[in-house]
Amino acid sequence: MIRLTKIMKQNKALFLAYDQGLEHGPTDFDDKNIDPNYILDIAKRAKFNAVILQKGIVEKYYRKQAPLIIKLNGKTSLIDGEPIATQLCTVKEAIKLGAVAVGYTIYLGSIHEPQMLSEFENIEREAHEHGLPVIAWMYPRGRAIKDELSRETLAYAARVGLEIGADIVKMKYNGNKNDLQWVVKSAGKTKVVIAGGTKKEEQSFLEEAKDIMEAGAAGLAIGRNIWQHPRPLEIAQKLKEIIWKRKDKR
Ligand code: FBP
Repeated sequence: MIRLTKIMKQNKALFLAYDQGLEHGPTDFDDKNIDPNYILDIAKRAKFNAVILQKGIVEKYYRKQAPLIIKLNGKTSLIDGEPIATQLCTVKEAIKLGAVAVGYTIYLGSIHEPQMLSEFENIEREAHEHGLPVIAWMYPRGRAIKDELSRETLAYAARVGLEIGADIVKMKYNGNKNDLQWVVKSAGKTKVVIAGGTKKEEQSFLEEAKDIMEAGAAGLAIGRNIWQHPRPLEIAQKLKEIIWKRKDKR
């Protein structure tokens, strides 16, 4: 059985993502949030459903502050060309480090797509054998993708997530509620959580979160809009109220 309840409550979730140090470099950070302890303290105090980390941060900082999702692949922003993120951590290692779910990015449409799909397939099989949910970051990207945020492209990516066995797909939101409804429908029984992106003005971010939930998403998996916020616990609480429509839910 896939143990989704370890990272979701009532089939909904608020995840704290902190893998940007690998994906973007320290450019996203300031003196406070460059310290993984600061993030893990937020994850614990705001009772996120899970925190998303790469294995190096887990090994050196993670002390069970929140349920753990380990991101198994990744890439830097330093190389040009068609995107590919290859595996950096195995399912076995992730389990040993305390992960209750694993994540993997697929750049759909990249010329390297077959390699990522094949790696994902192995990960998915092994994770499911151990009951661990698998979250696929479905990011259409590369020369062949004309518009990574179009309704068709996003819905295609969500559908692929369902076809390849992802339990949750993590997707970008294009700002159109109607499009997201179609994306969620395309994903079928695979749940859709939405990524945050660069830091936005609080009120419009909260409005967007409301639209996202109304469109049928299962929740949010966000980083910068939480840990770049001057009061992360406060914004986390507001998001929880939107996601669960009541206070104090993990
Ligand atoms: P943010 O909410 O900070 O955007 O984080 C979500 C996320 O998916 C991270 O897990 C990842 O590091 C980052 O966005 C990758 O974004 P991109 O590939 O668009 O730079």
